[in-house]
Amino acid sequence: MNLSSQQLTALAVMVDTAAHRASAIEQLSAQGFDLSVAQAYEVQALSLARRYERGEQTLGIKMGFTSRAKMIQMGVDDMIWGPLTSGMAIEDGGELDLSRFIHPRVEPEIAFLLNKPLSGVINLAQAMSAVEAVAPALEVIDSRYNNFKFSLQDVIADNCSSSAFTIGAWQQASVDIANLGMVLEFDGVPVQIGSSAAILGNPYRSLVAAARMAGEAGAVLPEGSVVLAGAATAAEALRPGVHVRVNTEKLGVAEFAVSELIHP
Ligand code: OOG
Ligand code: MG
Repeated sequence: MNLSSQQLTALAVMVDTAAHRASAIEQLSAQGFDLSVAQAYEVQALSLARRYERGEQTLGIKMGFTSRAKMIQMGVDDMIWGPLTSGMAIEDGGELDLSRFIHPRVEPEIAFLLNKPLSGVINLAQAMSAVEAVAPALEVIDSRYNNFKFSLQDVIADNCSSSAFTIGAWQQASVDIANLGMVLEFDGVPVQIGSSAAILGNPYRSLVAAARMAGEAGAVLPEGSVVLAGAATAAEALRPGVHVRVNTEKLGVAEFAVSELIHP
């Protein structure tokens, strides 16, 4: 669909405002905007620019739809990526303020810390040697669209539903993470159980894909940045007052508490 840069900016304002005010909007596709994938990434970049204007900084990127469990849950089967910003970071053991979200869900992930810049086609060994440390992580996704429903282009334009993330203590990159048990718990009770192998057979493949997608977009994943590999299981809806924890074999835990406050 032919869209002027003013129209793309207007769509970016729409998704960014929905995120900022925690107020859902109709999917762009349902509003009659038939974006290409490239246009959807343009809207994503324009909406991120508004976050940077408000003082947020990029800390890294997240990958999405790197597991069958997530593709099936959301009905989307292409990998996506988007920036993670300082405004989305929640300290390990910290509190998530529910009033900032529309209908948040949480998912168990693995985080990489890069020791060198990455961009373009690399192999698994190159991905592994670019990692300084690995950590258990939680991602909170909060689609800005009604009923958490979207097309591939809708979710890309909405910065891949990114809304918050928590990273546990960094562990040595020498830990073999190809097939680790991962348990997502609410108040100590397992709500999702999976394996890191659900992430493309090995989470490092997600880093290979991240480097390739960055390269295709003319971007570089800088040294010192974080890459979230994507969820190993389906996401779980958050509830007020619940204590959320991911317990990953050999890597340990990442956790946060959800505020009691119910969204007004
Ligand atoms: C899109 C984000 C997908 C993942 O880990 O696969 C994602 C969504 O499900 O709303 O973060
Ligand atoms: Mg995710």
